[in-house]
Amino acid sequence: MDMWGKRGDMVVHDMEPFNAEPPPGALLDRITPVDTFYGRNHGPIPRIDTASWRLRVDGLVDRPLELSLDDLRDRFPRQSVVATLQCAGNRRADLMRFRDIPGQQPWGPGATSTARWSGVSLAQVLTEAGLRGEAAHIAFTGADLSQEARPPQPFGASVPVGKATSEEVLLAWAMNDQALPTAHGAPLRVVVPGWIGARSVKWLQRITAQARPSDNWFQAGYSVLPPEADPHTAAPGDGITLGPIALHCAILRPEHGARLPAGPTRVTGFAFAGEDRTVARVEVSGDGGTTWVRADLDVPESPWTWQHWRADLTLPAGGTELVARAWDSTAAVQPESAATVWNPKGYANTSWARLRVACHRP
Ligand SMILES: Nc1nc2c(c(=O)[nH]1)N[C@H]1C(S)=C(S)[C@@H](COP(=O)(O)O)O[C@H]1N2
Ligand SMILES: [Mo]
Repeated sequence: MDMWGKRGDMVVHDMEPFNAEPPPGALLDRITPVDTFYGRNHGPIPRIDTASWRLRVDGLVDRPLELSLDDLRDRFPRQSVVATLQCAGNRRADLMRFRDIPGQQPWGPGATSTARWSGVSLAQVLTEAGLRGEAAHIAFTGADLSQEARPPQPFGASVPVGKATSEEVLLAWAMNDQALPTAHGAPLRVVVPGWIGARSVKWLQRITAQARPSDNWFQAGYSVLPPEADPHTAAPGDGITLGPIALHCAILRPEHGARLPAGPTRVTGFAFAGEDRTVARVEVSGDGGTTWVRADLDVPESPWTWQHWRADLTLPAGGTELVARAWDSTAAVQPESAATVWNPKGYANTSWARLRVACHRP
């Protein structure tokens, strides 16, 4: 663990490629310390020599660029954004309890974290390159070679030009005011606030302006297939390609399986509504969803972050199910059951957060 600078109590799903999430109770800070921030990788983490590294900007541009890290620092104003990254596979474990999802990591609620990212605006780099009107998508290619992809290829993704040129999208070399760690994409990564983590490409090598979305395996790979589809034979286009993050919430404390005294209990968690939505209301139940209490909800640190919430419940003695559900600013509410949203790759579990605790007489 130490190899990637993470705390000792991370829940490690794989060492190679490195996939790890913090224990839920470690996510109660608005900004996640770097040693606690989840790590999600599809190939070996590359160590890149910053001095010889160059970023290529090409495709549908008038002036293709080749930029060193110093060029980026010197030629563009420094910008920061506080943004939550969230893996599309977050809370997959809850989907797997309904029906197994072989070959995918059983992420708990910790495949999400928040940092202050600093670097330059992607829009300004694209303007410098003379982005052409025919460009409809901006594709990103990383330096890591993934054997999970068919055929094996570097990790890549794209976002539509409208999002790519929004002011919150950064090319970042710093995380929480420290140099971006190797495990999080050094020397440079994309940060696409409000979109699934898979579009925030690490170890960025190349930015390509193009008419079509990226044909990288992971672009269509991160999609919600119909329940009966076989992920091994599905064609790109069979699924709903994921972009903006859908409304989502989790209970962080108490943790699943906790034993507590019956009586007054504080329940805390986060809720997150991606892209241009905010969380408008969170409700919590201490009796499996029969009665609900409105949680006290934090004002977000920026338009691009999760919002923590807390509610005080009185729990009876015995086993009980804690449930949380969020509403967003469009009045969308999370679906009740994992069965509704189950999909063969286990992405976008937007269903109510549920966990069981055992209460003894105090
Ligand atoms: N080059 C590259 N970029 C990548 C990935 C990857 O495997 N390789 N994983 C993506 C996924 S699926 C997520 S959720 C985020 C995770 O970012 P983190 O490891 O910094 O938390 O990075 C994204 N960017
Ligand atoms: Mo992800």
